[in-house]
Amino acid sequence: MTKRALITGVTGQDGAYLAQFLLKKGYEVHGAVRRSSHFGVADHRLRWLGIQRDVKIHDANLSDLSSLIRVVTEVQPDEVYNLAAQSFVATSWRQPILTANITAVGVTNVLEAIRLIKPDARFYQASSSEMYGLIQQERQSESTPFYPRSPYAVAKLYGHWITVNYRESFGMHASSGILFNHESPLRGIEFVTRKVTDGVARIKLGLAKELRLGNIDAKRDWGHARDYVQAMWMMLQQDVPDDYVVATGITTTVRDMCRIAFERVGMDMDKYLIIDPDLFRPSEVDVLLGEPAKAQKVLGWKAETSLVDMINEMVDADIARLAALQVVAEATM
Ligand code: NDP
Ligand code: GDR
Repeated sequence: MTKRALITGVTGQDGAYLAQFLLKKGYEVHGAVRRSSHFGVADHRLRWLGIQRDVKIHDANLSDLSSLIRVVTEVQPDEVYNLAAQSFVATSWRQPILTANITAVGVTNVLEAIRLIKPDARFYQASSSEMYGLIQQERQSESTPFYPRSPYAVAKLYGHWITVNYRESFGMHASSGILFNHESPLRGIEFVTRKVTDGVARIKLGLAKELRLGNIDAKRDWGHARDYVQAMWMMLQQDVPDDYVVATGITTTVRDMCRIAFERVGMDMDKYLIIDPDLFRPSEVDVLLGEPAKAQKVLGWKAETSLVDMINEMVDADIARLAALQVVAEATM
């Protein structure tokens, strides 16, 4: 029997890679997509991966329970991956209520749609290392206490606990992946790795003269999204639902990540980098470092891609993307 998966947030970075991964496994993949006035723009990541025709798209919004009930009824999924969120930490201070509505309460909407229509569907919740915030232990594992530092992290904490609660209250197969930062050429341009690789590519091609960043002393445990979506799937293949930290176990400063990107194009970071106080956050998560031992032991999952390889892949992709745009612009002049 062909398995059916429903992915919320299928147009995002993780949604696109997860859809690709599940299609390769023979799944029928359905995606819930919120309505946009920009037809054909929302699915740009699916098109980049060449799978836009293979994913069945359904119109739904995480804030609209009735739309989720309709989609779950139509799809009758075996597995539901809830990846949709207002996922940009900096925006969560500017849109705290929207962030709560989507990133927190939206999780309950998805869980309710499943509980009412397809209670035996397996559920994955995209939890976040941001929940550790002001870290309470040097290496963060499943048993480390949480201390969220942004409206986004507070919302994710709600999503995490409501997932645990539905598992315990209703016996649902609901798992939560506490994923540390993961990136790729499909990462949104507002996140720091992609901002850096796009910025470096622009400087290399003569399209920009500087790169402005905020707190470059912050440290993150960065992995590749392509590796991390596999862990999501592995969690739902377990007989017993549970929560897992997914991380590399290595932490690096924004400064050093940025240096790797400039080194890729043979340029000196110090000539182009400007620190902009406006880009500092009201409260910062200074350092995150994951302990992925449980995921390794129980799921057999391990991060495969090094930070250097990933940043090099991202810089190369951004140079290719911008160069292609330049060719198109010149051809239409
Ligand atoms: P993205 O920001 O790339 O994708 C978010 C997705 O959510 C997009 O498809 C977006 O749609 C969709 N979405 C936003 N609001 C709504 C809404 N109201 N209704 C329906 N869909 C909506 O995030 P990532 O792919 O990077 O992350 C996936 C999930 O994992 C998120 O929940 C994120 O918070 C979480 N996470 C991510 C980590 C990371 O490092 N990437 C680490 C830990 C957790 P649209 O395309 O229309 O904008
Ligand atoms: P994060 O990712 O907040 O960890 O959340 P982001 O890449 O935005 O920031 C990482 C760190 O870099 C610092 N920083 C900057 N960040 C951005 N975006 N832009 C800058 O110019 C800049 N300069 C310095 C930040 O202050 C921060 O310390 C991501 C998201 O994907 C979440 O959805 C996810 O839950 C977590 O990762 C794990």
